[in-house]
Amino acid sequence: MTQVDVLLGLQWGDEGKGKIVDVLSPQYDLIARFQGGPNAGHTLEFDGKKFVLNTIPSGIFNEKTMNLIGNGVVIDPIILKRELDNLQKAGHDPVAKGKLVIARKAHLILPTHQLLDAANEQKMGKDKIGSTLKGIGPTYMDKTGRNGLRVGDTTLPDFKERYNKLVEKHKEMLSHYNFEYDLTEKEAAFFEAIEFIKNIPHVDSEHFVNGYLKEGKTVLAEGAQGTLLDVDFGSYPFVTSSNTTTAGACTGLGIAPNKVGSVYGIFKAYCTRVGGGPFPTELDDEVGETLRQVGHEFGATTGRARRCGWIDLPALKYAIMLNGVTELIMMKADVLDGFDTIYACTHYEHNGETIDYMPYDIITVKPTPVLKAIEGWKTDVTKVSKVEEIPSQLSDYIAFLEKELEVPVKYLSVGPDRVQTLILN
Ligand code: 2SA
Ligand code: MG
Repeated sequence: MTQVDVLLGLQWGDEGKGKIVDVLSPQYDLIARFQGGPNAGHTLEFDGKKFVLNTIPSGIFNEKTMNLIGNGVVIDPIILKRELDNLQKAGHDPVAKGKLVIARKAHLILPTHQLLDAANEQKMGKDKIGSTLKGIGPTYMDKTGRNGLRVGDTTLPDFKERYNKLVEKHKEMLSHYNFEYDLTEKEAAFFEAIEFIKNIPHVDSEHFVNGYLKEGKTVLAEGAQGTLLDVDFGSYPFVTSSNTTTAGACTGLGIAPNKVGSVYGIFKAYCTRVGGGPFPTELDDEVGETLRQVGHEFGATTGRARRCGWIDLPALKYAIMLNGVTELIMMKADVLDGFDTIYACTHYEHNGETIDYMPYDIITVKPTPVLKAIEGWKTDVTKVSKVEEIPSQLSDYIAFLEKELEVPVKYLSVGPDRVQTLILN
């Protein structure tokens, strides 16, 4: 029997998961998304073309790979339909080719979930989470509150009544906010999209994935957002509403923990965060601006400018521990090409102590990062296509990270294109 490998982000998202899943997908029979929803923006580039996926797994461009949207994902039918329409326009039709299935236990994002997200953020003012306004929080609230509607419900004869019942509840909630809205257009689009997604085969993801394993087929679970946005272990309340860690792959697909194989932890050579919340190594200066411009650090879904800073080793160590990472993947080394010196945060000064972990009171008491200076490579690495061509300073940086993090770096990405990916040792 095979196992499920997991690929997930070790920072605050946008590490480059989409690119690497696309690169690895020829090795897998099935790619399965396990949490999050259209808050995700997974960017893939190849043959001079660029695609951003929100709900659809990043294995969709591989001819032989099957793709599953798992039960842990929250689906906005309107966005899923739009993603598939866009793919079709670009000459890809995974539904016609039978390459996409969705879990009937996945929860649906309703137009009113989005309204509630927006109304809540508006009310919080400067204390807002900085959500993507896709309705993620309210949908997961209805899931755990046992009110939600699931993909499988769309085929029931009383779906419309169930929908109306939940929407009435939402309208009652919305009446407590000073929030204007008009549902007419969104509702029409929602029901059109509901009809459309009935054409995508509905499966029980637990049986589907375990069936693949029984047949000896290979499966890769694709995470969204990042470990530091995990609802339990991130800097709560500045988190998303799902478990973004390896444990989330178990509940979000229906696999037992002992079915997890390799865990690929992906991180950028520096660090970004989008939305509110603590970010100890943030650079609120021209260095941060350089990282943003060179790294094109703007939200793939919302277009928001991402906050940028140096790599944070206490945070990475925490993420590696939580996920049981077996291999590391380092992204965007090329963004640091122009720097004479780069920095890595090894510890924090916090409440008069030097610590190497993320403290509970990180939101109220900002830790000061202790930075180690590292010599830059001052070389254009985007053209590097062989391990032997990696500049020595970059090799030293990777060796330093491996020693600190105690996990090998298996892949190095030196540019956005599929082909700009090196396999190390
Ligand atoms: P939400 O919408 O309820 O999940 O927002 C809660 C927090 O989670 C953050 N979050 C993200 N952070 C980074 N990348 C994400 N995906 C998009 C991207 C984001 C975008 O790929 O660029 O386009 O802005 C993502 N999704 C959620 C969010 O910023 C909140 O801090
Ligand atoms: Mg992203």
